[in-house]
Amino acid sequence: PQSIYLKDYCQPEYWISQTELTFDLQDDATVVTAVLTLEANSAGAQSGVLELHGQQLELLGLTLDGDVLGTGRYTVTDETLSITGLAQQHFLTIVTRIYPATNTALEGLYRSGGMYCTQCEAEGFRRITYYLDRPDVMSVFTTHIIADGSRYPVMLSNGNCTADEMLADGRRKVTWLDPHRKPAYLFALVAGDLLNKEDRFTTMSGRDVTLKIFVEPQNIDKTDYALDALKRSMRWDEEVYGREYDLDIFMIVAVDDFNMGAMENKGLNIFNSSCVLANPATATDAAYQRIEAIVAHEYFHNWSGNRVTCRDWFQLSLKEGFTVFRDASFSADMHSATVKRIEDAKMVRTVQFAEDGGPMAHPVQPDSFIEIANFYTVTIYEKGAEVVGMIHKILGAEGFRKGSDLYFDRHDGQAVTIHDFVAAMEDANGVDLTLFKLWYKQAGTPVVSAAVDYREDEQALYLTLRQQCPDTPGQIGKQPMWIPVQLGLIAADGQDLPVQVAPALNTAGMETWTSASQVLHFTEAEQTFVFSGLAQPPVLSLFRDFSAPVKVEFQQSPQELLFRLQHDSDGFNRWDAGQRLMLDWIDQARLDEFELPEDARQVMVQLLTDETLDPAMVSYLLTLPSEAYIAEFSDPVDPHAIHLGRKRVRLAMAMALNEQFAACYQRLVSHAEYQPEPQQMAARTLKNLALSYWSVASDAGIRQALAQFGSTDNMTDQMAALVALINSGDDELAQQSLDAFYQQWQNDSLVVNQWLSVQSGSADLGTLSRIQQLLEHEAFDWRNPNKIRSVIGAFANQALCHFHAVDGSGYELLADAIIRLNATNPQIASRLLTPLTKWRRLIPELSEQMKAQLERVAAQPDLSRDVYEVVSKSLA
Ligand code: DPP
Ligand code: ZN
Repeated sequence: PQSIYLKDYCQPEYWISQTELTFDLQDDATVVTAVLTLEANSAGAQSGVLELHGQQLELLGLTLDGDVLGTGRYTVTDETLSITGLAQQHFLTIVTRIYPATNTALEGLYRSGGMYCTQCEAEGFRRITYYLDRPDVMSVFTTHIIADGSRYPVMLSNGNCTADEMLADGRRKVTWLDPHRKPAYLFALVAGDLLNKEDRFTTMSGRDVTLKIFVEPQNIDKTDYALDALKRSMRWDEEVYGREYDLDIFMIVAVDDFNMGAMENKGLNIFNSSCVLANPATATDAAYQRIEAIVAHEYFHNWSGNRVTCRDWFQLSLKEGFTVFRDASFSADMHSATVKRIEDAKMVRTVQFAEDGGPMAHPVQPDSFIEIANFYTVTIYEKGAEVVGMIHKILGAEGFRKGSDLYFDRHDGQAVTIHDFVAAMEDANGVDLTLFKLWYKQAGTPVVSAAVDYREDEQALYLTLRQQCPDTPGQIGKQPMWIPVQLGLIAADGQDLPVQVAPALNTAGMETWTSASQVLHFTEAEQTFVFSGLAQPPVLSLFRDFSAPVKVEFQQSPQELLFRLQHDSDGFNRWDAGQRLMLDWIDQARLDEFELPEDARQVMVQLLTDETLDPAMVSYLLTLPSEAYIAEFSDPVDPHAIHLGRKRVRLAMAMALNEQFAACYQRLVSHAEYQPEPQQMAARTLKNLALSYWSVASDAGIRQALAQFGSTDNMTDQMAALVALINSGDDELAQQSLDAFYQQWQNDSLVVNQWLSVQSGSADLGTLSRIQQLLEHEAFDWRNPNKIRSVIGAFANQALCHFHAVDGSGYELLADAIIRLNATNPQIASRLLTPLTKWRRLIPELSEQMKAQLERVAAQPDLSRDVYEVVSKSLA
């Protein structure tokens, strides 16, 4: 397999102005007729050769302007169809046959349960017909679907339905026209026996839009929340970005077999059922929040992605980074902004920093790839969103809005680049972001170290920052970046001091000013900032609100950290101070028994008893960092020591605060009817955190968990109770609870997935033998990505003490699964590889074993491009 390079981009030789597709859905196969209106691109090369993409297609017919094309005029390979001798304009008709029922890769047109659906991003459309399957080729699509109307009463595609007729043979033909030009990756088709829930939305200019969510009949009671989230997203995008919806209908379809979370196809979003379906009895609060965020994300793509799309796949973060930033702002507005920020930072620190420090490290704008499906990464999405967030911090909300308005106006209907996005931000604000753009080009996580020097005689604090970004594959020697450092100075009474900044020492002049925004612009390898007017040495609060995705090296004493956990006015940094404190404790507890320090205990008692605090926030402040998070702060990584240390600290906290956790639980028990709304969610989060600690340290807690398990009407409380019972250390009780849960929910596939993952990801239960049992269980299905993620993904990413079994058996199990899936679903196989890419950071005895399994995968014949790329880069 070959790499593709950004520097090789050139425009296509032809455009496709119109695309007319006819799908004849037959029992054993589907015949696709594509009529393409070709127009030579005056800016492209003029060789008269058209090279179309195509994979796994049977070519049945080819005509040019109505005449059958002679065999001398075209060549077919595994991946292309080339036609020679073309002039300026043609109608090309291509007839292909495809086999949706045996399409296990879930790219292109495939069957999920009894329905047909599609997934075309990034390069799935080429499995439907031969095409210029690249995002800069935008076309007006007309789609005809012909099928047995009794078996497929619902037939959908993008745009508006323009015809619905019975054919002479008794079958039905439905026609859809999407007036908006779009790239093929936004094409979608659905056919099935589905029900829908309908609603309406009036846009800001008074247009009436029909909203529909289509589901399989048994799920019709799970659509309300997504519809509500959709309407809130539509309103929010009007209010915050001035963006209005542009078709008369917006549809969402839920499907069970789906590689991703969801897909933003124009007017016809297709969702993994786990990311859209919910009711109180079956979905947890966390699931509700995920659904809200993903519905918003896909909806927001209508502007950031569809109206303005990507020129090529190296620009993927243009739409994904920006859209994640948009959905994060939306979630922040719907719930607690601080809590949302904490969750995002956790994700970046745990998963993105790991990627940035490993063999698959790549810039937000990559310069090469082998398989684009491997680049739907946390770097493109989450780091990309952080980079957009830094632009927002630099320009302020108003300046950012001016920039986004200009971007949408200037590029509506175009396929553009990340450079165009930044240029709009620059032009609308008259700023120069040249230096800032390194964030898009340089891979790796910058490390910022800070040193302070308080000078009593000057009443000034000197803060020296240094930055350094490690080498990453293919990138040696990085340049200093523009890092926004939001900071605060805290007085001994816990109050923020005014931040009076003198210019950096290495620039001329020492004039002092008061920074209103409190954001320092740190742009050189080393810079010293001077803060004046400080009669006492303040406590420094650096990188408030996680103002840049960097690692920070700054020593603060346990007393200072505890002080900030109590007093920092920035909620994110309160949490961060607590996490650092806990990381230190866990480090100590690896070696010895641990007891919670008395001063820390007192602060925690305060947090647990202060009823004025946001319970969700308190819950985050008292949650220990996950083992994966701790691993990112360890070198080398010893998963067993981490597990032991964390377990000891958890027990120590549970014992020292047993009474308070019990009381907090009792205080938050509510008899109100379950609602998926922010205040109730926040209260449940803390209540169930309290239960988890309480049940670790006392039988009373376990009894309470048992009572909650049996009596609740909602999945949030039931699942929390189940987890507490699993963690009780009583294996029999754990198994009884799991059996009862399965009995109750065996007919609900999404709940069964939760049942699978709660076992597979458990430090107590997720042993190799249990994983093997679950893989044999009636509820498991190798064709369904959600089941694979629930068992194998949960095992390898969460049950770390079992995955890292010293005999290497966990790695072997994962490698077996990857080898099996390589043949059926390469995208999923490749995603599962991530834990194995970290072998270099492990302690030697584990590292060797893991590497051996990677080598075993590498030695398999017929590796897909997806798996080949990750394995070969990991071993390089
Ligand atoms: N469906 C994926 C997303 O929305 C890819 N576009 O992020
Ligand atoms: Zn997206």
